[in-house]
Amino acid sequence: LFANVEQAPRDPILGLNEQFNADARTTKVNLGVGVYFNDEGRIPLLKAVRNAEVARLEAASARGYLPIDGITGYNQAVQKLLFTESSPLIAEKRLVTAQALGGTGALKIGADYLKRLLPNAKVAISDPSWENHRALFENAGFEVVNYSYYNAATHGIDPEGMLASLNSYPAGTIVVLHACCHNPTGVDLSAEQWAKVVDVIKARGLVPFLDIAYQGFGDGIDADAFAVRQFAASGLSFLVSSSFSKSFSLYGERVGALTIVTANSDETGKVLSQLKRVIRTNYSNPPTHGGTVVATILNTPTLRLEWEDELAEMRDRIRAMRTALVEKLKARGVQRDFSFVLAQRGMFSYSGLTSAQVDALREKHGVYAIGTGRICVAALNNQNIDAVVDAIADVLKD
Ligand code: PLP
Ligand code: TYF
Repeated sequence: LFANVEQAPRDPILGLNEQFNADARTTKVNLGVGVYFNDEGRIPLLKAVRNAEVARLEAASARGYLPIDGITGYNQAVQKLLFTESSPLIAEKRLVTAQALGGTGALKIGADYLKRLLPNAKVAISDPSWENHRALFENAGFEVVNYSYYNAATHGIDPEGMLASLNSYPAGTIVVLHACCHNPTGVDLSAEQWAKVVDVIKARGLVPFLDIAYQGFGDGIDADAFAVRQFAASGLSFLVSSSFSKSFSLYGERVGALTIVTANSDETGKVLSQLKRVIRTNYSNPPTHGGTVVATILNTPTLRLEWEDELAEMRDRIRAMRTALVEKLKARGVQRDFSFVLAQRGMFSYSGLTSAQVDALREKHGVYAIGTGRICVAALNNQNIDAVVDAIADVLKD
């Protein structure tokens, strides 16, 4: 049966993690995978999460099946986080939200549903994008193309290129957009650039699919939802995948959600019925734990405040590490100007290091980064940053 099976390629990011774990050097540093570590180099268990878990344990609740679309209080909390409590989309019943297995699960049920709705559409993702975007949409049966996004020469956006790409697509093309904290570059659109993107998408009849996996890691919960709210204000129908893996530090619990914005409440009922069919035939219904914890935190004022403080602490620590990296590289005598790192948002930085330099970082210094030059700034801390700075300075001098 399996005699002719070929070895599948490793996920480029998760594969690097395996290599890191097998590295015996005690001085090794993992700037590869996109995970937030605290200043002690550990994945934090947030106090708000701990408190919600204690409450859940004490409630000794039974573990029946959830509804196909998940916990109602969770889905409503997701909608408020994305659009604010007073959003007309909520009042007009124009939102379908389904709890999903992380952001990846949300993208997957969204992709499967869109394949039924628009079987001949193409999907456009940013160049570059999160490694899994292409594979996920191809796996759902779509042809995937890239729209221009990043300009390596300026370490910024290529706004004209992006608009030209969008303008070249036929109506019905699905456009995947990183709502904030772009993975892998860290480079986000400005408010003016978003306004132009929304206009072109509307004018050409494209289908926006916003991916928000880092809400609260850039400038704050509301500031990071700016793009989502711009699309809401445009009157368009669109999709949003939310991930809480990073913002609640609940990676392994698989907490996310898919939200679909419809034109009216009649569409909402029908779209929900179709989405439930997709979910039922994939995994039937979502797991209870992560969704319950997140819903409890978002819907309990004291826990909510505690979480917002902890989220701000993570955001501030990443930004402090950006500043420290830039300043220490300068102090170390590195000639290259790294100040662009300060303008980037979220966990990642496209550092501008070449694939050969990334290889040298890993082989000579045990500092792991992605071959594209992406580093996870959220993995830097006061203990490892000097070693990382020395390693970067060393690979830059050859
Ligand atoms: N979308 C983007 C842009 C991401 O960076 C990630 C990272 O994990 C995801 C989606 C997937 O999130 P999750 O781990 O919740 O599946
Ligand atoms: O980009 C990252 O590093 C995170 C984690 O298949 C991740 O988004 C990486 C690869 C993958 C799933 C999650």
